[in-house]
Amino acid sequence: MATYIVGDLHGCFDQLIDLLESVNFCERKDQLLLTGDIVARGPKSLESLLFLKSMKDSVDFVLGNHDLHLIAVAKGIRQPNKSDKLEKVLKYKDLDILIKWLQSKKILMQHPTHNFYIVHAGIPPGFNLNELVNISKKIEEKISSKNSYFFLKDAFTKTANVWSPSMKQTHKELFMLNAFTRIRYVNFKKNEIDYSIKCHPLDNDNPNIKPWYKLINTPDLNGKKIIFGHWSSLMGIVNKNVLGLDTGSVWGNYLTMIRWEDQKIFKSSLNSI
Ligand SMILES: [Mn+2]
Repeated sequence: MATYIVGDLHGCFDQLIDLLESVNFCERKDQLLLTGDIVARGPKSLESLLFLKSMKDSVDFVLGNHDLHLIAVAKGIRQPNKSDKLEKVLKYKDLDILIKWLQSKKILMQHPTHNFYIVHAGIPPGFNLNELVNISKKIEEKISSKNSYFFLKDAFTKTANVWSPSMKQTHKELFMLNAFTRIRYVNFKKNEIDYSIKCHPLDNDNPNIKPWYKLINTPDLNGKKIIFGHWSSLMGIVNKNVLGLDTGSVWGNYLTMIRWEDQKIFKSSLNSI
């Protein structure tokens, strides 16, 4: 039995199959986890969703910003973008079943036996893991609840980039959902997440702005590692506490997968878009 974790899929279904075949992935014994952004931008979002759903308990993933966008479009909260290439998903006959299944997915996933968490983008500094886990559970309850429409609508319209200890619970949940699924850089002078910069850290020359993983307090992680995606310009692993797996398959690069037990890294064939 092996645990495989794959970076941002973005509809790169052929690259996923390529990786799973290369390790003889066995649904009965192995587990496949993903960092989210299963859909959008790439060619085969619907195929990716249907395939992962068909694998039932051998697959799990956290929601990424693009997966949340798809849920919001399906619920009439947001408008679809042409560049997302989601037309086939949105026309799928059982779209409501797919969306309900997506709504049951986590935002912050703790592996039951291995020492890691998976989150799509990252975690904001200044919060301990227990607090983050508690808030993520509340967010997950709201996303999967009957009243998800109102929470998701607020999530796309009322989020703050600045955090403060006096934040109300509802605002904290909206702030955190945004952070978990979109964070890259933090302005630590202002306690503010800066969502406008996407460059590689070597190209950032503002000394008040640092990647989130440079600002988290490592002892707060209690020896756990954070596995994330979302930031393709990092092109992979960052340091011994945080592992980035988004290597921009959808932008013509490759999909990355790690086998947790021996930390072996697998790269798919290049995406010929
Ligand atoms: Mn993303």
